[in-house]
Parts: sequence; C-alpha cells; structure tokens
Amino acid sequence: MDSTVNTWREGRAGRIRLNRPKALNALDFEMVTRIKAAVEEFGADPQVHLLLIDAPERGFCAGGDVRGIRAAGLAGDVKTIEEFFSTEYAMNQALADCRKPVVSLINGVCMGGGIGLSVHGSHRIATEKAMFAMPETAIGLFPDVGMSFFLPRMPGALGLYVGLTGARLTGADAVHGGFATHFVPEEKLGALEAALLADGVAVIPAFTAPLPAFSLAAHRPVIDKAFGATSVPEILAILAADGAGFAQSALALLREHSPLSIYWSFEIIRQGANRDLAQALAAELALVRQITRHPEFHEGVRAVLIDKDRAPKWSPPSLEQVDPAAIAQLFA
Ligand code: QUE
Repeated sequence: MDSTVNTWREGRAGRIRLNRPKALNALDFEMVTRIKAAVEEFGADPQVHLLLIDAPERGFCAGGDVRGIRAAGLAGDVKTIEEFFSTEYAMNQALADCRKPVVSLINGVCMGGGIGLSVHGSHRIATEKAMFAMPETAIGLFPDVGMSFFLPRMPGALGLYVGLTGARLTGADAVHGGFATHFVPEEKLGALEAALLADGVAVIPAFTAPLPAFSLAAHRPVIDKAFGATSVPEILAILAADGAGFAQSALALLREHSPLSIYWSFEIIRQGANRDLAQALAAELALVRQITRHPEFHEGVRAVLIDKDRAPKWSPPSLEQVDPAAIAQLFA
C-alpha cells in the first residue's frame, strides 16, 4: 500500500486514494492509468456499491503532471503526451459513465485535473478548506479534462469567468457554482467516511452544514454580461467600461495570463456548449496535442512551476496582438 494511488475495497466502497503529496497529488501517467482501471473494476464488482475518492494529506489534487508533459513536449516525445492525455480523458469519461455513485472528498486544493477527477462523479463533497480553480490560462494551456463540456453548463457565464480568469472558488462557492454538490465541515469528514463505508451515499445530507452565501452573487450581473459576450474583445470592453473593483480585478487576471491561451480557451469552451462529454474530450485531445508542443505552454509551465518567477514572456504579449487567424488554425 505505498503507491502514488492506492485502491482497495472497504465496507460498501471501492476506495481510490491519491498518494503523491509532495506534488500535491498532481496526476501522472501511472496515476491516471490506475484510477481508470480501478473505476472500471469497481464499477463491475457486485460487492462495490459506491466509489470513494480522497487524498489524506495536503490538498486533493493540483492538476496534471504538467512538468512531465512539458519535458516530453520539449523532447518531441509525442507518444508520451498522447498516452497521458488519452488515458486521463478516458478516466474522466469512465467516471462519468460509472453507474454507481462516485464520491470525492475534497478538503484542500482541487485544480484542473483534480476537478476532472471529481466533477464527472455524482457526489463532490467540499469542506471549508477546499479551494477550486481552473488555472490553465496561467500556464498557456486551456481548461481540459472535460471542462469544455462542464464550464458552459454552469450558471450564467460563471464557467467562462472561472475558465478564463483562473479565479479561485472556496468550497462553499464551488457548491453554488456546481463544481461541488455538498458542503461538509472538515471536522465531520471522518464520521462521514465511516458512514459512507457502512451505509452508502444516503448518509451524506446528515453531515452537511448550512451553505454560506455565494460570495459572487453580487457580481453575477457583470460576470454574465461580460463573459456572456460573443468574443474576447467584447469581454474586455465590458469589463473595462465597468468601474467597479470586481470587474477591474477580473480584467487584471485576464491581462496577466497568456493572451493566446485566453483566446483558445474561449473558443473551446464556446464550442463545448454544443457537444456531449465524449465529443468535448475528443476535441480537447486534438487541441492538447498542439498546445503541448506550443512555446506558450512551455513558457507558462517554466514561469509558474519550474523557475517560479511568475514572469512569463507571453508571445504575443497582449490580448490586442493576438491574431484570430492563428487561433482558427489551431481548430482547423
Ligand atoms: C495551472 C495548472 C497547474 C498548476 C498551476 C497552474 C497544474 C498543476 C500544478 C501543480 C501545482 C503544484 C504541484 C504540482 C503541480 O499547478 O496543472 O506538481 O506540486 O498540476 O497555474 O494547470
């Protein structure tokens, strides 16, 4: 029992526990392979009544192992990249297809691939220590793991807002937005876990706490107006015209992140509104093949996760300089 993912049967549950705490449980090829296999095995095992995914130490899951992906991209190792993403996305689909309840206990950082690991399951339990974000535009990537399907289905234009800005949501806000389904205080997680093993998902409501108000409620009108626009320049213009602090900080996040990435993320999320999950994952796989070879992604991962100087040199450096034809070409 000392692998980067441990799986076992306990009580009514098939258990999947992330165990790569030094990397905040960032998912590598071995992990997505094992999780996908476990989801399929537990799904077919008549003794398993629910799947329970958790991470006992720091955080839930920081995302994908993008350092490893960058190294493969720089080495021209197309096969490693293809195997990782096709297996990760197949794992996302397997979670969505599982006919048993899939419960994730999220008591810390849950970003990118961590959202993909939880959101396609039926029950996502968030505590007051949970933090949710889709931060891919900060590293020159885009919201993948089925999020081009999920984000356009969030209330109003909230999905575009979180997907383009990388804004962080608390556990309570994640329930309001739909990333999570239940709000349970950390102090009750141990008792919830024991009750789930004994009795299954019917116990969950007994452990929830009153949901704090949605901290973005007051900002929904400007979020929906700006991020509901039909182009990136329109989003920028609507935010710029709004003098309030919230619109200005959203604009600042967009200006800080990769301009190219904002454009290709906008496009794939827009397209995802008209796709089912399988179609969205297939489109993401086609795009991620190109992006993982793109200098913008290599620079973003360098600045945020390798050198950690947080001073990426984006090319082009501003949203105004992005050539729409270059974006269209990526989707051709
Ligand atoms: C965007 C991302 C990721 C990110 C930061 C971003 C991501 C990811 C990690 C991460 C964080 C801490 C770790 C680690 C990875 O950060 O996908 O191994 O220890 O995995 O802005 O997409």
